Amino acid sequence: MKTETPVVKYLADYKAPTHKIETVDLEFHLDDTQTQVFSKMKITPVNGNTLELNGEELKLKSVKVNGEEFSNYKEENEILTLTGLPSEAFTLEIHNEINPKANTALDGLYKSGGMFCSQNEPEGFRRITYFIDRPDNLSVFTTKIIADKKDYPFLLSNGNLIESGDLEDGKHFAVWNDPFAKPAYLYALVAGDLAVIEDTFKTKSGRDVKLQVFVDKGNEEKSHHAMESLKKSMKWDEKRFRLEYDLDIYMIVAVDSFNMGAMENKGLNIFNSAYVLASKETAEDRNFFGIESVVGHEYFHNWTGNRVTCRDWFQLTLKEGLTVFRDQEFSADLNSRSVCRINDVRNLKAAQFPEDAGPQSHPIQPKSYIEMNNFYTMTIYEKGAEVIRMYHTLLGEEGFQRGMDKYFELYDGQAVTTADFTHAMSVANDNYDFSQFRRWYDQAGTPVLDITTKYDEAAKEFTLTVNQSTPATPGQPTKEPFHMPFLLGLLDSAGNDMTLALKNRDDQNDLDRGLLHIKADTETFVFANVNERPVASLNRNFSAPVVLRSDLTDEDFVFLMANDNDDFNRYEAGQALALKNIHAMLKDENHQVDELFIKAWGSILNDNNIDEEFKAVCLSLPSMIDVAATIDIPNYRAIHEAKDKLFKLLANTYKLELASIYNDLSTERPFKVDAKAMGERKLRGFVLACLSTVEEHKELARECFKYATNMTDMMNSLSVMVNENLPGCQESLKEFYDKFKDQTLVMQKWLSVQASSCDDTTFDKVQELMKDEVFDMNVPNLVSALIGSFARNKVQFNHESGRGMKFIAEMIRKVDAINPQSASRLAGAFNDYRKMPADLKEIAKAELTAIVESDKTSKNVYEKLSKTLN
Ligand code: 0A1
Ligand code: ZN
Repeated sequence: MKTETPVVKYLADYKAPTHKIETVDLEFHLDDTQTQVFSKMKITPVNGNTLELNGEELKLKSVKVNGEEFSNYKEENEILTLTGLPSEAFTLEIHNEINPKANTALDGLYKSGGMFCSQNEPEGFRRITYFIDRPDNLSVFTTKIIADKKDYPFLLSNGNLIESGDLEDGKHFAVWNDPFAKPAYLYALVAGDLAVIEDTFKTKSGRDVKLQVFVDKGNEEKSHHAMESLKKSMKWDEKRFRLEYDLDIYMIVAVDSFNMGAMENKGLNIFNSAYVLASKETAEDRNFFGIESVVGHEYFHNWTGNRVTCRDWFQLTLKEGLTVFRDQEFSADLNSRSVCRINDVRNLKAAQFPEDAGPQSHPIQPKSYIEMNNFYTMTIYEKGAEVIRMYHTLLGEEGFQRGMDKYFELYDGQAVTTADFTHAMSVANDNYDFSQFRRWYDQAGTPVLDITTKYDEAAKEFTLTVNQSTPATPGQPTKEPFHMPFLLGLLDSAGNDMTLALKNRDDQNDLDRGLLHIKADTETFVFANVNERPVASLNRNFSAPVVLRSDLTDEDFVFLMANDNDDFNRYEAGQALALKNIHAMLKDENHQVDELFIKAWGSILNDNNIDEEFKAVCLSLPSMIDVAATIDIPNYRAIHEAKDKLFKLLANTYKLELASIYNDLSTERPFKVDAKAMGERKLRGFVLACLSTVEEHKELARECFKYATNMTDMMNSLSVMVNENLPGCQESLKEFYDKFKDQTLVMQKWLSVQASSCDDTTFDKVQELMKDEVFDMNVPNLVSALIGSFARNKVQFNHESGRGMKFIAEMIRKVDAINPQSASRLAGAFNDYRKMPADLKEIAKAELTAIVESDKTSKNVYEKLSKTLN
């Protein structure tokens, strides 16, 4: 039984720190199991002479104050409390020991392969040495690293290298100084025997910045895309946000064992190797895209996160929502803006909406947490980015950029709150009133807009009635209405946007950009001079992150699919029609799919004016999660079968056209990583998936696999073969394995594609794959690729026998003993708990209760699962 309930931290309890650590000089004597850490801090008291330092899993060796041994301290509950300290500035010296090799949680200083590396956000630094480990303590760090020269020729930390040299016994040292004061979560240290590629970037003011990407030896050729992405990011941030890099060196290090995507440590980013390494033979287009976007994201943090940081961890969305918005805009400026927006929203709906509708639902600024690591969520990041996007929609690009300038003018070098961000946006824009808008920070849940329309032919008036409501979420039974920017267009019968004029309201000023402000529970907008019945294009570009329900007819959707001037809504209209049909099929097995929809789908397929990538996304069916969202107790197997049936029907109806598109896209062309080429491969992969369901094309995927010259084509064909159990599947899996078994990133794809198949053989397959030598439970990427993919496999996780969820519960226990963050991610598979059928719910309840009550369970898993059961 669990004996102690973990402590809950509350935003309302925030207190400013009692001391400030002005500077810290660190000295590391690196050793696998007994690394010595010497820390010398210059400290200014702010309030009182008792100082509390955080420290976890540390062996304390000695404490000195102003050079004298000091014994007035006690260590309890991971806090070192020092009492009777001087009331003037003083120096504190601490010597402690840590064991990086035993650090399988990958939090603090640890070993990945042969190298030492660190991860300190949010609270990892306290696992390196005793410190005021909170983001509102900003210190200047100097680091001396001492290590064996042969095993660790590269010794890296933040800032500038100021000294290096050889020592006795085959050791050497390096000293780094970071002139920018920063919180400990941005501190980094790396030591290893690495390969490096180098470049330079000339900033807009003419400074040369040295750029380095460090990778395992032999991977140099795979790191050029990351380097190019870094240069593009630096240039883009100068152009779009007028932000210039501030140090003379920027380093990226790729590591195989990492809990997340990457980390923005000042001047020394540490990356999951999945977001650095790419070649056409080993990486899919989505990986190339992902690398560009994550390299951008970490780079953009240099201003939004590092120069201006968070006061406390409840403010996490201050840096993450804003930086995701910036990386989304970067990707949109460099690729197809429409497709980027569609993919971002697809991602939001597939992962954030369910999070917000389930037991983990929290506002983008949470009020409490047990384990901060559980709050690096889709809500803080992606919904946070949607909230920033709404400022942008309300203020326009110029107004938004004025707000950004003001933000840096007021807060550079400080640790601030989301309210400070809102303040900057407001004062830069004639004191824009964001008071109601601020509810987006405090209220959880996805708002629902119910919209009815009416056309009065005689009066030439069109009336739009919008009703908003937000479902109750844990701890928030009732909600106040939000202020949302709502972009709309009224289309005439030729498909052109009508000029908008509101009859009943004075807020006309944003109408020329089609912007309405929704503020009250119910709003009515009466448009005048509407000469024919219009088709309304609602919530264009997904300007408000909501669930939309309207009285638009199937004919309206077909019209929008063909004519809307907003690409997002062209896509969305197709999704709405497809969803309607899937729902009807679920209700009635014999439902005849709507002819209108089949025709509209075909028109998109045959439209030569649509670019390939946009075509592929428009033709894709809604995800299983989209379908399940509106069902109380979803039957995933039935959803899978309904989707499958619809997909086959469409493919068979258009098999000739599909075959011709496939042939056109199969002519030899040079491999390029640009939007056009990636779009062509995407459409070709989509068409291959369609054709593979047609009897006469069952061999096509194997053919495509055999002749593939890049990983995108290879994985497209392999996943079709696995999912449809097509001829050649087993040989292809074997050939793939033999070719790539030494490349862990490629093996992650191989594991994942097999664990994702809805087929009932998947369960046994996964058990077998866990024994394969390419699998390692200590590496989060591998856990996610195999066990995580199975946990996200809705059909198999929810298998009628309960075997799927019992297996995942067992894996949560096993992984938790190694890496609580990795285990906590797996625990997310049970977020559907309240929507499970009764017999499965019973099974889940027994499994989860046992985990929650166990003394061995980490805070991370405890917090997630106790909320799930509540
Ligand atoms: N700040 C990083 C994300 C990150 C968070 C926590 C980590 O370890 C527990 C690692 C990375 C980002 O937004 O990219
Ligand atoms: Zn981030």
